[in-house]
Amino acid sequence: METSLSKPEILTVAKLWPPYLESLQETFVVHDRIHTGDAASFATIAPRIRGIAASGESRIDAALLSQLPALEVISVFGVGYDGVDVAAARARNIPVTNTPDVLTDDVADLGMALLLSIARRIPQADKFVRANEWVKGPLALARKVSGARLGIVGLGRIGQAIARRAEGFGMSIAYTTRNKRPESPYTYYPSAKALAAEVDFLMVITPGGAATKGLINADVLKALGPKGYLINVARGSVVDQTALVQAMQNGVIAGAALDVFEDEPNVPLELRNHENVVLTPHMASATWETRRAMADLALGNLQAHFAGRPLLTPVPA
Ligand code: NAP
Ligand code: 8YV
Repeated sequence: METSLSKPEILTVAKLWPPYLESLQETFVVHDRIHTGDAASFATIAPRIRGIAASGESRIDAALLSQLPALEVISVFGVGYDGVDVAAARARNIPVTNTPDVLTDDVADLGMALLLSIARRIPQADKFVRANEWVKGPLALARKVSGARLGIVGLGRIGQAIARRAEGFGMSIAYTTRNKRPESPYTYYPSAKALAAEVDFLMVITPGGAATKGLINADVLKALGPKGYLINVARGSVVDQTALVQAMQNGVIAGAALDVFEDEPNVPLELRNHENVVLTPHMASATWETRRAMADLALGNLQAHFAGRPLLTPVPA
């Protein structure tokens, strides 16, 4: 029988989904970074840490890595790994894994749900009925979705899944990426600004990190225009949130539907109080089915590493 002494010791650096944490605890000795935050207790366990279990929002920087001399692997519970200093990990031959594909459907579903919600004003309509406002007269008209023009910023796994869903709504689809996809049937634009000028709905689904920080800026929002809607299911950092608040306040765009924010879980009052926004708490992959699949994959990567088997889903080199 395996004893706790023979189990590898790993560190969690996020508040993990409890069933995932339980399965980690069955396999490893798990130290919780949040509860070993004080320097003395962390210094005691740090030399023994061989793996990190992170979430898509975790920050694993060079300073943390330098405190973990025995670290062998980093497993991210999420497809986005913009919080991990992959270059610093790679310099020490520490592989990083993530959970691609298993969450694609859910994130695409929520992207479309947000698009429909902001266009058809579903949360506002729900509030209207609950407040008994209906007895005073009808709700204001909304924006038609079927047949409208959709622009997708980032046509990867999730962007393509959103496009397939939008085809079912008869939408015309265009996209921007750094590399044009010759096999794609959709219209390519070389920049987010050029794309925004040609669409009714701009859906953002790129990775986060330095390369996309502020990609959706004041110029892009101006190009989207007073009848245009922004939907962000990528990372808060991809949209210049200050520019977005100003654009919303000045009627530069018609509305925004956002699952991600610059400083989660803090959402500026100007957005929370605005009538033409729909806000969700970074929940695009948060279904029972998908969380289970993400947990299995994130655990599977750690198990593969410690069993000396090939990793299931290492992040690309
Ligand atoms: P993916 O398959 O790697 O696709 C990323 C796409 O973004 C690619 O088409 C890439 O094309 C494009 N891209 C990268 N940098 C760009 C830039 N500077 N300008 C324009 N396009 C750029 O990733 P995925 O699986 O679709 O996931 C995408 C992201 O969704 C994740 O990284 C994560 O941040 C986010 N996400 C959010 C949630 C949530 O809960 N809200 C859940 C899951 C994922 P090029 O390389 O050609 O530019
Ligand atoms: C998760 C995500 O909510 O996959 C990602 O990149 O942002 C989401 O799926 C997150 O990783 C879990 O905390």
